[in-house]
Amino acid sequence: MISRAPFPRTSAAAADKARRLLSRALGPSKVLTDEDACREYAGDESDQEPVLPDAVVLASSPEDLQKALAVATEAGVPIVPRAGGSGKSGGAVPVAGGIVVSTLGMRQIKEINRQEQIVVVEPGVILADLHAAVEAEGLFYPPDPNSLKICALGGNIAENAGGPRAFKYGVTREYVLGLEVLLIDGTRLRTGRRTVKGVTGYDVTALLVGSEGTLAVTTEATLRLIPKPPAVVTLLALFADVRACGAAVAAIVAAGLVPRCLELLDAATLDAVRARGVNVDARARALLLIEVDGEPAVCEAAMERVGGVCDEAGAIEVLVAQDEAQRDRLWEARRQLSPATRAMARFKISEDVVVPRSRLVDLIVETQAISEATGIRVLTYGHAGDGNLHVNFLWNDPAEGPRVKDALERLFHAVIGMRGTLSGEHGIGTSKAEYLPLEQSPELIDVQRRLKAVFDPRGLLNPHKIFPRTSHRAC
Ligand code: 2HG
Ligand code: ZN
Repeated sequence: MISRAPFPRTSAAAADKARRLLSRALGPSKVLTDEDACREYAGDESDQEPVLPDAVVLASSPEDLQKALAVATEAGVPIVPRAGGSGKSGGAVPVAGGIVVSTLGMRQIKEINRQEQIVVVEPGVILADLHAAVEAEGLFYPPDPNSLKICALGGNIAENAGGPRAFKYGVTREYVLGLEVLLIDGTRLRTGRRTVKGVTGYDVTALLVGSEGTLAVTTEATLRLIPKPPAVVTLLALFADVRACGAAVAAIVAAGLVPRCLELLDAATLDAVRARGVNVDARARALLLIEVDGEPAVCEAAMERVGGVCDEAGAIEVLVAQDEAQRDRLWEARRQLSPATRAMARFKISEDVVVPRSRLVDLIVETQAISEATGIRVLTYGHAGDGNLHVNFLWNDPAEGPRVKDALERLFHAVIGMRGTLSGEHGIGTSKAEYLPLEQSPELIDVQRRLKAVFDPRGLLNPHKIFPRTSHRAC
């Protein structure tokens, strides 16, 4: 854990008042105040130290949320929306105490409309459940963050989640047509539309998606669907060095091929995978997990072309998954990388930087150089097709914290130097807030702070997220 100065906590008197008002407004079955019960809502999957909330509201309707927001306003305490709690940048951590509102109890799929190809969901719907429900109707919701079995739509929308399929299909924002949200003062706002097209007014929906729970609380989302691709083929391409692997990625893109996934594992990650007993050709020092989809004939042709490009780039071997079971095993192994790397050391930070695709190999080489210079173990893998890599720092001794910070800062400077961006899918939260000025100008940060103030003038909704600390103003 990298030590960060704690944020000022809400006063004991305000916390008491909030607890009293909550139990009056919502009754004991929907309000947790016991420390042990609240502890489950203190942290997420990031390196942000957990902070105990003063109370947790288990909302099962927009009205419950409205009541919780009214209490937060009256007591003057922070209120932090939370869905699956699988976030990776501290977004759901109540860093100043106050109330956590869990929307996991709102898990109804309200409508699947085949004619319009839309689905209307509540924020607590688990992503994998949504996938299964729409696929049973021959439809498809592409965003697929690897935590899909535990993450919920409210969090996906707050963080604008991505996933391996983003290479072909884009991220969550591209599928959110409309939202119903609550503002901090309880106002119920409908944004966007149910139609595929529409340009009326400012795109408030797009602003809310990815706002990390700092502007409003989602109560319902209308999502765009596409027809389910009839065929999918999964390939594994093994390379003796990362440069050949990077050349294959560049050649696939340059050839105009658009696999739905183009995932890369570097040498350190492959070693870690082998150490866990998975059999990977010892010659491989980099690997691509590639998936193409479409009509069977198109898919077959794309598979041949992608395989050919990898061969030409110098792949040691290109393997094709033979059946659904093999595909599932490969993806299960990929999805397990995040929890598996977490289990490999006492502390882990997973970054999700993005660089222009032409700089992908430079980024990997840089991560290796950073590891050597700082002595911190680094594993890099991720969504190579998007130039979006998870650079994982692993360490065991808390005394190594300053060296990890040094490694992080080297990484961020290198990424910005390559004209990249700090976050491709995990958000800024508290983990990267202090580094926002590396990428964005003071003017741009100020405009965003002023937008935040329009939605939430007293700064009660998920405070201290996204923006760097200032000595004189809450964000
Ligand atoms: C993934 O792509 C997730 O597996 C998590 O975005 C990344 O924790 C990680 O390293
Ligand atoms: Zn990812």
